[in-house]
Amino acid sequence: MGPSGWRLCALFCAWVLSESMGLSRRRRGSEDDGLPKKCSYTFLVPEQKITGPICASRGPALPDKDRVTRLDIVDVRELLSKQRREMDTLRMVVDVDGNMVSEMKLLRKESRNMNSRVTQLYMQLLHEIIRKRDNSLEIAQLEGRILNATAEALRLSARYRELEVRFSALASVVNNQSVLIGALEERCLQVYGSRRQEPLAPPLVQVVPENIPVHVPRLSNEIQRDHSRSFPRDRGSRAGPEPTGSTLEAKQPPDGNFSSEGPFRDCLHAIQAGHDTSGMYLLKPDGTERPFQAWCEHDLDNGGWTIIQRRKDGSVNFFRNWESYKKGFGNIDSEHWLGLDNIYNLAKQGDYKLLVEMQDWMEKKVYAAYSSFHLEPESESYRLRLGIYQGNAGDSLTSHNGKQFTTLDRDKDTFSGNCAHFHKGGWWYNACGQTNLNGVWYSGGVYRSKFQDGIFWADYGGGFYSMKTVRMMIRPID
Ligand SMILES: [Ca+2]
Repeated sequence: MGPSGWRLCALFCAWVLSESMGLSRRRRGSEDDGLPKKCSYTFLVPEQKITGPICASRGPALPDKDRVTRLDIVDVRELLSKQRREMDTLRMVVDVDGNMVSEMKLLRKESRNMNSRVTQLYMQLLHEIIRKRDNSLEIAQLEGRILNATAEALRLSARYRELEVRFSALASVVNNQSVLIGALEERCLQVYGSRRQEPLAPPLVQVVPENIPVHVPRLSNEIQRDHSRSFPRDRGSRAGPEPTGSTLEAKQPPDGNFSSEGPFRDCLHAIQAGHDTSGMYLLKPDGTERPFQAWCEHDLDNGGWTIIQRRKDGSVNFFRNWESYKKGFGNIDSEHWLGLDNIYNLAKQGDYKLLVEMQDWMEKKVYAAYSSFHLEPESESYRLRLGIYQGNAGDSLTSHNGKQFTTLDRDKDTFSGNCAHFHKGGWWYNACGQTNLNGVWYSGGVYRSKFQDGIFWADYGGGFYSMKTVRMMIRPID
Protein backbone atom coordinates (compact mmCIF):
# COMPACT_ATOMS: atom_id res chain seq x y z
CA MET A 1 0.00 0.00 0.00
CA GLY A 2 1.36 3.46 -1.07
CA PRO A 3 1.28 6.71 0.97
CA SER A 4 -1.98 7.82 -0.63
CA GLY A 5 -3.50 4.54 0.42
CA TRP A 6 -2.37 5.08 4.01
CA ARG A 7 -3.78 8.52 3.92
CA LEU A 8 -7.13 7.35 2.67
CA CYS A 9 -7.13 4.70 5.39
CA ALA A 10 -6.37 7.28 8.07
CA LEU A 11 -9.15 9.48 6.80
CA PHE A 12 -11.51 6.57 6.80
CA CYS A 13 -10.58 5.73 10.41
CA ALA A 14 -11.03 9.35 11.42
CA TRP A 15 -14.37 9.37 9.74
CA VAL A 16 -15.50 6.21 11.56
CA LEU A 17 -14.33 7.70 14.87
CA SER A 18 -16.10 10.95 14.31
CA GLU A 19 -19.25 9.12 13.32
CA SER A 20 -19.25 7.24 16.53
CA MET A 21 -18.53 10.45 18.47
CA GLY A 22 -21.22 12.31 16.59
CA LEU A 23 -23.66 9.53 17.34
CA SER A 24 -22.98 9.70 21.05
CA ARG A 25 -23.15 13.53 20.90
CA ARG A 26 -26.40 13.36 19.04
CA ARG A 27 -27.67 11.02 21.69
CA ARG A 28 -26.61 13.38 24.35
CA GLY A 29 -28.09 16.35 22.45
CA SER A 30 -31.36 14.63 22.01
CA GLU A 31 -31.17 13.69 25.52
CA ASP A 32 -30.22 17.23 26.41
CA ASP A 33 -32.51 19.18 24.02
CA GLY A 34 -35.05 16.67 23.35
CA LEU A 35 -34.46 17.41 19.59
CA PRO A 36 -32.17 15.47 17.35
CA LYS A 37 -29.34 17.61 15.92
CA LYS A 38 -27.89 16.97 12.41
CA CYS A 39 -24.13 16.91 11.76
CA SER A 40 -22.27 16.39 8.52
CA TYR A 41 -18.58 15.81 7.59
CA THR A 42 -16.91 16.33 4.35
CA PHE A 43 -13.69 14.51 3.32
CA LEU A 44 -11.64 16.12 0.67
CA VAL A 45 -9.47 13.83 -1.36
CA PRO A 46 -7.06 16.02 -3.26
CA GLU A 47 -6.00 14.81 -6.62
CA GLN A 48 -2.55 16.15 -6.15
CA LYS A 49 -0.08 14.83 -3.61
CA ILE A 50 -1.11 15.76 -0.10
CA THR A 51 1.79 17.28 1.73
CA GLY A 52 0.11 19.20 4.48
CA PRO A 53 -2.64 18.47 6.97
CA ILE A 54 -5.97 17.37 5.73
CA CYS A 55 -8.60 20.08 6.07
CA ALA A 56 -12.10 19.22 6.76
CA SER A 57 -14.80 21.56 5.83
CA ARG A 58 -17.36 22.48 8.22
CA GLY A 59 -19.66 23.53 5.44
CA PRO A 60 -22.87 21.90 4.57
CA ALA A 61 -22.66 18.12 4.27
CA LEU A 62 -22.30 16.51 0.85
CA PRO A 63 -25.06 14.39 -0.30
CA ASP A 64 -24.45 10.61 -0.03
CA LYS A 65 -24.03 10.18 -3.67
CA ASP A 66 -20.94 12.49 -3.58
CA ARG A 67 -19.21 10.67 -0.81
CA VAL A 68 -16.09 8.61 -1.55
CA THR A 69 -16.53 5.00 -0.81
CA ARG A 70 -14.06 2.14 -0.65
CA LEU A 71 -15.28 0.95 -3.96
CA ASP A 72 -14.47 4.33 -5.39
CA ILE A 73 -10.97 4.04 -4.07
CA VAL A 74 -10.66 0.61 -5.57
CA ASP A 75 -11.93 1.96 -8.83
CA VAL A 76 -9.48 4.79 -8.69
CA ARG A 77 -6.69 2.37 -7.98
CA GLU A 78 -7.69 0.19 -10.86
CA LEU A 79 -7.95 3.23 -13.05
CA LEU A 80 -4.51 4.34 -11.95
CA SER A 81 -3.14 0.89 -12.52
CA LYS A 82 -4.71 0.74 -15.91
CA GLN A 83 -3.37 4.14 -16.76
CA ARG A 84 0.07 3.05 -15.56
CA ARG A 85 -0.07 0.01 -17.82
CA GLU A 86 -1.18 2.16 -20.67
CA MET A 87 1.67 4.51 -19.86
CA ASP A 88 4.11 1.58 -19.92
CA THR A 89 2.61 0.41 -23.18
CA LEU A 90 2.89 3.90 -24.60
CA ARG A 91 6.46 4.16 -23.36
CA MET A 92 7.29 0.91 -25.08
CA VAL A 93 5.59 2.14 -28.21
CA VAL A 94 7.58 5.34 -27.96
CA ASP A 95 10.79 3.32 -27.55
CA VAL A 96 9.90 1.23 -30.56
CA ASP A 97 9.04 4.35 -32.51
CA GLY A 98 12.41 5.86 -31.52
CA ASN A 99 14.24 2.84 -32.92
CA MET A 100 12.20 3.05 -36.05
CA VAL A 101 13.05 6.74 -36.38
CA SER A 102 16.75 5.89 -36.04
CA GLU A 103 16.39 3.19 -38.62
CA MET A 104 14.51 5.58 -40.85
CA LYS A 105 17.34 8.10 -40.47
CA LEU A 106 19.89 5.46 -41.35
CA LEU A 107 17.81 4.37 -44.32
CA ARG A 108 17.47 7.98 -45.44
CA LYS A 109 21.21 8.42 -45.17
CA GLU A 110 21.83 5.25 -47.13
CA SER A 111 19.27 6.37 -49.66
CA ARG A 112 21.11 9.65 -50.06
CA ASN A 113 24.40 7.79 -50.49
CA MET A 114 22.80 5.49 -53.03
CA ASN A 115 21.46 8.47 -54.89
CA SER A 116 24.93 10.01 -55.00
CA ARG A 117 26.42 6.75 -56.20
CA VAL A 118 23.71 6.34 -58.85
CA THR A 119 24.34 9.91 -60.00
CA GLN A 120 28.06 9.24 -60.16
CA LEU A 121 27.54 6.04 -62.14
CA TYR A 122 25.16 7.84 -64.44
CA MET A 123 27.75 10.54 -65.11
CA GLN A 124 30.42 7.91 -65.75
CA LEU A 125 28.10 6.11 -68.13
CA LEU A 126 27.38 9.38 -69.88
CA HIS A 127 31.09 10.13 -70.25
CA GLU A 128 31.70 6.61 -71.49
CA ILE A 129 28.96 6.97 -74.09
CA ILE A 130 30.37 10.33 -75.21
CA ARG A 131 33.88 8.91 -75.37
CA LYS A 132 32.72 5.92 -77.39
CA ARG A 133 30.86 8.19 -79.71
CA ASP A 134 34.02 10.28 -80.15
CA ASN A 135 36.03 7.10 -80.76
CA SER A 136 33.50 6.00 -83.31
CA LEU A 137 33.85 9.35 -85.01
CA GLU A 138 37.65 9.07 -85.00
CA ILE A 139 37.48 5.53 -86.36
CA ALA A 140 35.12 6.71 -89.05
CA GLN A 141 37.53 9.54 -89.90
CA LEU A 142 40.48 7.15 -89.98
CA GLU A 143 38.56 4.77 -92.17
CA GLY A 144 37.83 7.66 -94.47
CA ARG A 145 41.51 8.60 -94.58
CA ILE A 146 42.55 5.00 -95.23
CA LEU A 147 40.04 4.79 -98.04
CA ASN A 148 41.37 8.04 -99.48
CA ALA A 149 44.98 6.85 -99.14
CA THR A 150 44.12 3.53 -100.74
CA ALA A 151 42.40 5.29 -103.60
CA GLU A 152 45.43 7.57 -103.96
CA ALA A 153 47.78 4.58 -103.89
CA LEU A 154 45.72 2.83 -106.52
CA ARG A 155 45.70 5.97 -108.62
CA LEU A 156 49.48 6.35 -108.27
CA SER A 157 49.97 2.68 -109.02
CA ALA A 158 47.94 3.03 -112.18
CA ARG A 159 49.87 6.17 -113.02
CA TYR A 160 53.15 4.34 -112.40
CA ARG A 161 52.12 1.49 -114.68
CA GLU A 162 51.11 4.01 -117.29
CA LEU A 163 54.48 5.75 -117.00
CA GLU A 164 56.25 2.42 -117.19
CA VAL A 165 54.46 1.67 -120.43
CA ARG A 166 55.29 5.12 -121.73
CA PHE A 167 58.91 4.66 -120.75
CA SER A 168 59.05 1.38 -122.61
CA ALA A 169 57.49 3.05 -125.61
CA LEU A 170 59.90 5.99 -125.39
CA ALA A 171 62.88 3.66 -125.01
CA SER A 172 61.76 1.82 -128.10
CA VAL A 173 61.36 5.12 -129.91
CA VAL A 174 64.87 6.15 -128.86
CA ASN A 175 66.22 2.87 -130.11
CA ASN A 176 64.34 3.10 -133.37
CA GLN A 177 65.38 6.70 -133.83
CA SER A 178 69.02 5.79 -133.34
CA VAL A 179 68.71 3.06 -135.95
CA LEU A 180 66.77 5.41 -138.24
CA ILE A 181 69.32 8.19 -137.86
CA GLY A 182 72.07 5.73 -138.76
CA ALA A 183 70.14 4.56 -141.83
CA LEU A 184 69.39 8.14 -142.88
CA GLU A 185 73.01 9.13 -142.52
CA GLU A 186 74.04 6.23 -144.68
CA ARG A 187 71.37 7.16 -147.19
CA CYS A 188 72.58 10.75 -147.26
CA LEU A 189 76.11 9.61 -147.87
CA GLN A 190 74.92 7.45 -150.73
CA VAL A 191 72.80 10.22 -152.24
CA TYR A 192 75.40 12.96 -152.00
CA GLY A 193 78.29 10.73 -152.95
CA SER A 194 80.34 11.61 -149.94
CA ARG A 195 81.40 8.07 -149.36
CA ARG A 196 83.31 8.22 -146.20
CA GLN A 197 83.83 4.64 -145.11
CA GLU A 198 81.94 4.18 -141.81
CA PRO A 199 82.74 1.12 -139.77
CA LEU A 200 79.93 -1.31 -139.17
CA ALA A 201 78.34 -0.54 -135.82
CA PRO A 202 78.03 -3.30 -133.24
CA PRO A 203 74.57 -4.62 -132.40
CA LEU A 204 72.78 -2.74 -129.68
CA VAL A 205 72.20 -4.55 -126.45
CA GLN A 206 68.78 -4.75 -124.95
CA VAL A 207 67.17 -1.38 -124.37
CA VAL A 208 64.49 -2.31 -121.86
CA PRO A 209 66.06 -4.67 -119.35
CA GLU A 210 64.49 -6.75 -116.62
CA ASN A 211 65.43 -4.17 -114.01
CA ILE A 212 64.25 -0.69 -114.83
CA PRO A 213 65.47 1.94 -112.36
CA VAL A 214 62.56 3.13 -110.28
CA HIS A 215 61.23 6.54 -111.35
CA VAL A 216 63.14 6.79 -114.57
CA PRO A 217 64.72 10.23 -114.74
CA ARG A 218 64.42 12.63 -117.60
CA LEU A 219 65.81 11.79 -120.98
CA SER A 220 69.15 13.46 -121.16
CA ASN A 221 72.01 13.75 -123.49
CA GLU A 222 74.10 16.03 -121.35
CA ILE A 223 77.55 15.47 -120.07
CA GLN A 224 78.02 17.12 -116.72
CA ARG A 225 79.72 20.47 -116.55
CA ASP A 226 82.74 18.95 -114.86
CA HIS A 227 83.26 16.99 -117.99
CA SER A 228 84.00 20.11 -119.95
CA ARG A 229 86.95 20.86 -117.71
CA SER A 230 88.51 17.56 -118.64
CA PHE A 231 87.74 17.86 -122.33
CA PRO A 232 88.66 21.38 -123.36
CA ARG A 233 88.27 20.54 -127.02
CA ASP A 234 84.93 20.72 -128.74
CA ARG A 235 83.58 17.20 -128.57
CA GLY A 236 80.66 17.59 -130.93
CA SER A 237 77.16 16.64 -129.99
CA ARG A 238 77.00 12.90 -130.60
CA ALA A 239 80.57 11.95 -131.22
CA GLY A 240 81.35 12.01 -127.49
CA PRO A 241 84.81 12.73 -126.15
CA GLU A 242 87.88 12.56 -128.29
CA PRO A 243 90.44 9.93 -127.41
CA THR A 244 93.37 10.95 -125.32
CA GLY A 245 96.65 9.30 -124.69
CA SER A 246 97.71 10.91 -121.45
CA THR A 247 98.44 8.60 -118.55
CA LEU A 248 97.94 8.89 -114.84
CA GLU A 249 99.91 11.83 -113.56
CA ALA A 250 101.70 11.47 -110.29
CA LYS A 251 100.04 14.11 -108.12
CA GLN A 252 100.63 15.15 -104.58
CA PRO A 253 97.63 13.71 -102.76
CA PRO A 254 95.74 15.79 -100.21
CA ASP A 255 97.04 15.32 -96.70
CA GLY A 256 93.70 14.40 -95.14
CA ASN A 257 93.19 11.12 -96.98
CA PHE A 258 96.72 9.96 -97.50
CA SER A 259 98.60 7.58 -95.27
CA SER A 260 102.37 7.98 -95.30
CA GLU A 261 102.71 4.43 -93.97
CA GLY A 262 103.36 1.49 -96.21
CA PRO A 263 103.71 0.44 -98.85
CA PHE A 264 101.32 -2.48 -98.37
CA ARG A 265 100.67 -5.55 -100.48
CA ASP A 266 97.06 -4.46 -100.89
CA CYS A 267 94.35 -2.67 -98.90
CA LEU A 268 93.58 -5.75 -96.81
CA HIS A 269 97.22 -5.71 -95.73
CA ALA A 270 96.81 -2.02 -94.81
CA ILE A 271 93.78 -2.61 -92.62
CA GLN A 272 95.46 -5.62 -91.03
CA ALA A 273 98.37 -3.30 -90.17
CA GLY A 274 95.91 -1.13 -88.24
CA HIS A 275 95.05 1.46 -90.90
CA ASP A 276 91.29 1.25 -90.92
CA THR A 277 90.47 4.69 -92.35
CA SER A 278 89.33 4.84 -95.96
CA GLY A 279 91.73 6.86 -98.07
CA MET A 280 94.81 6.79 -100.26
CA TYR A 281 97.54 4.31 -99.45
CA LEU A 282 100.82 3.38 -101.05
CA LEU A 283 100.70 -0.18 -102.38
CA LYS A 284 103.45 -2.40 -103.73
CA PRO A 285 102.30 -5.89 -104.68
CA ASP A 286 104.70 -8.80 -104.25
CA GLY A 287 107.25 -9.09 -107.06
CA THR A 288 106.91 -5.50 -108.25
CA GLU A 289 109.47 -2.71 -108.16
CA ARG A 290 107.52 0.55 -108.06
CA PRO A 291 104.86 1.37 -105.48
CA PHE A 292 101.72 3.16 -106.57
CA GLN A 293 98.85 4.98 -104.93
CA ALA A 294 95.44 3.44 -104.56
CA TRP A 295 92.24 4.19 -102.71
CA CYS A 296 91.46 1.77 -99.89
CA GLU A 297 87.80 1.39 -98.96
CA HIS A 298 87.53 0.35 -95.32
CA ASP A 299 83.93 1.42 -94.64
CA LEU A 300 82.31 -1.29 -96.74
CA ASP A 301 81.89 -4.97 -95.86
CA ASN A 302 84.66 -5.09 -93.20
CA GLY A 303 87.01 -3.00 -95.37
CA GLY A 304 90.21 -4.05 -97.11
CA TRP A 305 88.87 -3.28 -100.61
CA THR A 306 91.26 -1.87 -103.24
CA ILE A 307 89.45 0.40 -105.70
CA ILE A 308 90.51 -0.38 -109.29
CA GLN A 309 88.02 1.88 -111.09
CA ARG A 310 85.78 4.73 -110.07
CA ARG A 311 83.22 6.93 -111.87
CA LYS A 312 81.29 9.64 -110.10
CA ASP A 313 81.06 12.98 -111.92
CA GLY A 314 82.47 12.73 -115.43
CA SER A 315 85.56 14.71 -114.45
CA VAL A 316 87.94 12.32 -116.22
CA ASN A 317 88.00 11.25 -119.86
CA PHE A 318 88.05 7.45 -120.19
CA PHE A 319 88.40 7.44 -124.00
CA ARG A 320 92.11 6.57 -123.91
CA ASN A 321 94.74 4.40 -125.58
CA TRP A 322 96.38 1.17 -124.54
CA GLU A 323 99.32 2.73 -122.74
CA SER A 324 97.02 4.87 -120.69
CA TYR A 325 94.85 1.93 -119.64
CA LYS A 326 97.95 -0.06 -118.88
CA LYS A 327 99.49 2.52 -116.57
CA GLY A 328 96.33 3.99 -115.13
CA PHE A 329 94.89 7.52 -115.17
CA GLY A 330 92.66 9.97 -113.35
CA ASN A 331 92.65 11.11 -109.72
CA ILE A 332 92.86 8.51 -107.00
CA ASP A 333 90.46 10.43 -104.72
CA SER A 334 88.00 10.95 -107.59
CA GLU A 335 87.50 9.29 -110.99
CA HIS A 336 90.34 7.01 -111.99
CA TRP A 337 91.48 3.76 -113.56
CA LEU A 338 94.14 2.03 -111.46
CA GLY A 339 95.94 0.54 -114.47
CA LEU A 340 95.86 -2.93 -115.97
CA ASP A 341 99.43 -3.58 -114.88
CA ASN A 342 98.66 -2.68 -111.25
CA ILE A 343 95.41 -4.67 -111.24
CA TYR A 344 97.22 -7.66 -112.73
CA ASN A 345 100.00 -7.47 -110.12
CA LEU A 346 97.52 -7.11 -107.24
CA ALA A 347 95.27 -9.98 -108.25
CA LYS A 348 98.08 -12.43 -108.97
CA GLN A 349 99.17 -12.32 -105.31
CA GLY A 350 96.44 -14.74 -104.29
CA ASP A 351 92.76 -15.50 -104.64
CA TYR A 352 90.84 -12.27 -105.10
CA LYS A 353 87.18 -11.46 -105.58
CA LEU A 354 85.54 -8.56 -107.43
CA LEU A 355 82.77 -6.26 -106.29
CA VAL A 356 81.05 -3.82 -108.67
CA GLU A 357 79.02 -1.21 -106.83
CA MET A 358 76.71 1.04 -108.87
CA GLN A 359 74.27 3.82 -108.10
CA ASP A 360 71.52 5.03 -110.41
CA TRP A 361 70.19 8.58 -110.72
CA MET A 362 67.56 7.97 -108.05
CA GLU A 363 70.39 7.20 -105.60
CA LYS A 364 69.55 3.52 -105.56
CA LYS A 365 72.60 1.32 -105.06
CA VAL A 366 72.99 -2.11 -106.61
CA TYR A 367 75.92 -4.47 -106.75
CA ALA A 368 77.37 -7.40 -108.64
CA ALA A 369 79.93 -9.60 -106.89
CA TYR A 370 82.10 -12.27 -108.49
CA SER A 371 83.56 -15.04 -106.38
CA SER A 372 86.97 -14.81 -108.02
CA PHE A 373 88.88 -12.30 -110.12
CA HIS A 374 92.25 -12.05 -111.81
CA LEU A 375 93.81 -10.91 -115.09
CA GLU A 376 96.17 -12.71 -117.37
CA PRO A 377 99.47 -10.92 -118.22
CA GLU A 378 99.91 -8.26 -120.89
CA SER A 379 101.02 -10.91 -123.38
CA GLU A 380 97.43 -12.20 -123.10
CA SER A 381 96.09 -8.64 -123.30
CA TYR A 382 95.03 -8.81 -119.66
CA ARG A 383 92.35 -11.40 -120.33
CA LEU A 384 89.57 -11.28 -117.72
CA ARG A 385 88.99 -14.28 -115.44
CA LEU A 386 85.85 -14.19 -113.32
CA GLY A 387 84.13 -16.47 -110.81
CA ILE A 388 80.45 -16.93 -110.04
CA TYR A 389 78.09 -13.96 -109.99
CA GLN A 390 76.05 -12.94 -106.99
CA GLY A 391 74.17 -9.67 -106.47
CA ASN A 392 71.10 -7.59 -107.28
CA ALA A 393 72.24 -5.68 -110.35
CA GLY A 394 71.96 -8.60 -112.73
CA ASP A 395 74.90 -10.41 -114.29
CA SER A 396 76.13 -8.34 -117.21
CA LEU A 397 79.85 -9.13 -116.85
CA THR A 398 79.94 -12.93 -117.18
CA SER A 399 79.51 -12.56 -120.95
CA HIS A 400 82.86 -10.68 -120.87
CA ASN A 401 84.61 -13.44 -118.95
CA GLY A 402 87.65 -14.81 -120.79
CA LYS A 403 87.86 -11.77 -123.08
CA GLN A 404 90.96 -9.69 -123.71
CA PHE A 405 91.20 -5.97 -123.09
CA THR A 406 90.51 -3.72 -126.06
CA THR A 407 91.36 -0.06 -126.49
CA LEU A 408 91.03 2.30 -129.40
CA ASP A 409 94.52 1.44 -130.58
CA ARG A 410 94.50 -2.27 -129.76
CA ASP A 411 91.53 -4.24 -130.99
CA LYS A 412 91.24 -7.57 -129.18
CA ASP A 413 87.45 -7.99 -129.22
CA THR A 414 85.52 -10.53 -131.27
CA PHE A 415 83.58 -7.92 -133.21
CA SER A 416 84.53 -7.07 -136.79
CA GLY A 417 85.10 -3.44 -135.81
CA ASN A 418 86.64 -1.96 -132.67
CA CYS A 419 84.24 -1.97 -129.77
CA ALA A 420 86.27 0.69 -127.92
CA HIS A 421 85.58 3.01 -130.83
CA PHE A 422 81.79 2.64 -130.47
CA HIS A 423 81.63 2.43 -126.69
CA LYS A 424 84.18 5.24 -126.09
CA GLY A 425 86.37 3.42 -123.61
CA GLY A 426 88.70 0.49 -123.05
CA TRP A 427 87.10 -2.71 -121.77
CA TRP A 428 87.15 -6.50 -121.93
CA TYR A 429 84.83 -6.46 -124.94
CA ASN A 430 83.13 -9.43 -126.48
CA ALA A 431 81.18 -8.37 -129.57
CA CYS A 432 80.73 -5.93 -127.93
CA GLY A 433 78.91 -6.97 -124.79
CA GLN A 434 76.43 -6.33 -122.02
CA THR A 435 78.36 -3.69 -120.16
CA ASN A 436 81.01 -1.02 -120.35
CA LEU A 437 81.79 0.90 -117.19
CA ASN A 438 84.50 2.99 -118.90
CA GLY A 439 82.10 4.77 -121.28
CA VAL A 440 80.93 8.37 -121.34
CA TRP A 441 79.52 9.74 -118.09
CA TYR A 442 76.06 11.00 -119.09
CA SER A 443 74.06 13.11 -116.67
CA GLY A 444 70.51 12.08 -115.86
CA GLY A 445 70.47 8.37 -116.60
CA VAL A 446 68.73 7.73 -119.91
CA TYR A 447 70.71 9.19 -122.81
CA ARG A 448 70.36 9.38 -126.57
CA SER A 449 73.29 8.40 -128.67
CA LYS A 450 73.99 6.65 -131.95
CA PHE A 451 75.94 4.00 -130.07
CA GLN A 452 75.62 2.72 -126.57
CA ASP A 453 78.57 4.65 -125.28
CA GLY A 454 77.39 5.49 -121.74
CA ILE A 455 78.36 3.81 -118.49
CA PHE A 456 75.83 1.03 -118.92
CA TRP A 457 75.09 -2.28 -117.26
CA ALA A 458 72.48 -3.82 -119.55
CA ASP A 459 70.86 -5.98 -116.88
CA TYR A 460 70.22 -2.87 -114.83
CA GLY A 461 68.80 -0.01 -116.83
CA GLY A 462 69.56 -1.27 -120.33
CA GLY A 463 72.08 -0.08 -122.91
CA PHE A 464 70.84 3.52 -122.92
CA TYR A 465 70.90 4.13 -119.19
CA SER A 466 74.13 5.61 -117.86
CA MET A 467 74.82 4.95 -114.18
CA LYS A 468 75.61 7.85 -111.91
CA THR A 469 78.42 6.30 -109.86
CA VAL A 470 80.44 3.12 -110.23
CA ARG A 471 83.18 1.56 -108.15
CA MET A 472 85.07 -1.60 -109.05
CA MET A 473 87.04 -3.06 -106.15
CA ILE A 474 88.92 -6.22 -105.29
CA ARG A 475 89.85 -7.99 -102.06
CA PRO A 476 91.43 -11.32 -101.19
CA ILE A 477 88.89 -14.08 -100.62
CA ASP A 478 88.15 -14.60 -96.90
CA1 LIG B 1 87.42 -6.28 -133.25
